[in-house]
Formats: sequence, structure tokens, C-alpha cells
Amino acid sequence: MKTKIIAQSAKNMPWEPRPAGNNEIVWRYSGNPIIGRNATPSTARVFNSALVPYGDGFVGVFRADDIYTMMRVHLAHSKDGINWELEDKPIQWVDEQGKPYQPHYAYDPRLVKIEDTYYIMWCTSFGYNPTIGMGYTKDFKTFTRIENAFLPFNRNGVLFPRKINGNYVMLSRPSDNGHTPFGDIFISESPDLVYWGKHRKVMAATEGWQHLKIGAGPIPIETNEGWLMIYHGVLHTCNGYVYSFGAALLDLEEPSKVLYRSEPYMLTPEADYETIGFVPNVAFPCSALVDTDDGRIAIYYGAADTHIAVAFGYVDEIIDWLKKNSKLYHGDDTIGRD
Ligand code: BMA
Repeated sequence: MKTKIIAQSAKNMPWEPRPAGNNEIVWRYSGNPIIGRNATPSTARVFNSALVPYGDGFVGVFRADDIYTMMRVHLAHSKDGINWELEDKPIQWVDEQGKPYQPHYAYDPRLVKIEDTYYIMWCTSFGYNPTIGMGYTKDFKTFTRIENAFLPFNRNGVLFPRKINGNYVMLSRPSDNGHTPFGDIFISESPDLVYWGKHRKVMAATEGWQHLKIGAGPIPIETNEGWLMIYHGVLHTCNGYVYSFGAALLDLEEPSKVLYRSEPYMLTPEADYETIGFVPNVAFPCSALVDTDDGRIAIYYGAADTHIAVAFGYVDEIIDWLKKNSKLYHGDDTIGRD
């Protein structure tokens, strides 16, 4: 393996080799989708979800829209990363004083371990408007909410897995209160996860599959070549939005600077479970597992706002592909202050 990866390694992650004759940069798991409609009595659809290695298996925070069509985040456990036991009741939060503190709604969670703490970011209701909610747990039993990171309207808050130059760093995508027909990726820093500043623009929506808006997906993966950021891009068609995903490499010390950015998508909705569902044509990645020894990667993505699906690849191949298929746009390679 050429690339050095610094991440929580997932030795026993699910895996299937690339099928014979397949030339795609990532390939779909043959058992997709892995979870879907009516998984528990209270949950109607389980999709854009995040997980990490935990104990001898995996733990996840799963987006589940309930039988009232409200967005909730539930805890889930798995031994193999494929078969999940989802709790029927949403995660119960407390505030920093230990009092119950439930979000009115919560969706599209991300999950990251920093030192001995697991941080969860999600799109939360803040005065009934969306922004980035945050909380943490150390044991997946007590879940403590901290201050919302940003003002409304914002979505797709994704924390880096370590401090950079002494500060926590988070990607986000300022939005509106609806189905947001615009959106670029920004980055912010904080010394304490309470006060956020030093805002920079990372990259903008551009053309084709990523012409309408873009948003960060899984927690960025640290490599010796830069931060590997998998992100979704949206195309506006006459029949609605189409969510695909691609990748970029961001500078290690100054991640507002884009080194490479994929001009083609890595994966676009093609399988039935991606093109048919509650919201057709959505592939929305929120999480990835990597084996740091051999560079295997498993990308977990929501499919059609109805299912969770998995795609496999190699970090080495993704980085080579990125270098060959990169197109930087105006401002991508500069520090985005203007
Ligand atoms: C976005 C979010 C995602 C969803 C996507 C497609 O605005 O709501 O949760 O997957 O739209 O419906």
C-alpha cells in the first residue's frame, strides 16, 4: 500500500472484492441494501447513518424517520457491520446539567472518536430551523448535548477526527429552511467546541453532478497525501434532485485548501434501491470504515431516503483516481476568505 492512513482502523470491517469485470472506482456490496423499511415498530425508514468500530464490532447512530414521518436518531449495534440491531427508541439526550434535552427533530448524523470521546453531529431543530446540533458520549449509554455549533440555517456538519493547529475543525454547509437550491462547503475552527470562528470557504458547487450544491459526507480520513473528504453533490433535473458522491483531498495543515477534487462522480444512483424509494435518486454518504493496514474502505450511504447501502474501494486507488480525474475550480486552491 502506498498511502499512509491515520484513522481508527476497522480490521473486521465488511468486505467484498471488486467483482470480475467491474471498472468502477467503488463497487456496491452484493447484499445491498443492508437495512430498510420498518426495521422496528416505530421506525419507517432507516438511511443516512454513521458508525464507528466499537468493542469487537461496531456502533452506529442511525437516522430513522418514524411512523409520524419525523426525523430521529437511534442507536444501533452490529458485530459485522452488515447486520444491525437498532433500538426502537430514539437516543435520549441530557444537557450539560444532566436534564433531559430532546431535539424537536434530528437527522443525518455523523459520528467521530476524538481521544476518549465519541462526538455526534446532526442536523437539529433550533427554533424549528435547521442547524448543526452536537453532543457526545463516552459509553453509548449517556448522551450529553452541548451548544449548537452554528446559527440556522446549516446542515452537514462534519468534525475532523483530531485538532488541527490546536483547534477543533468542522465542515458545514450553510443552507435555507427548505430543500436548499444552493450550497458550498465551508470550514470553521473552535478551541473548545463552543466558540466557532476563522470561517473559510472550502469549495463551491460547480458543474454536472455537483452543480447545485455539495456537502461533506463521512468524517475526513487523514492520509499522508491530505484529508480524504468524500462529499455529496446534487444535480437539479426536471424530475427533482439527484444525489451522487465524489471525493476531494484537502491540505493537511490548512484544510480550507483543496488539492484535488473529482470531476466525475464516484457513485451515482443506478441500483433499484437507489433510484426507487421515498426520495428516488439519492446516494448520501455519512460514514466510512477503513483498514489502515491495507487501505480497504467501506462507504456507508443512505439510498433513496429509504435504505442503508455499502460500497467498497481502496484508498490508494481512490487517491490515484482523484489525481487523474481532478478539476479545481475558481477559489478551490486558495484559502477561502473572500
Ligand atoms: C437533504 C436531506 C437528506 C436527504 C436529501 C434527499 O436535504 O434531507 O437527509 O437524504 O435531502 O432527500
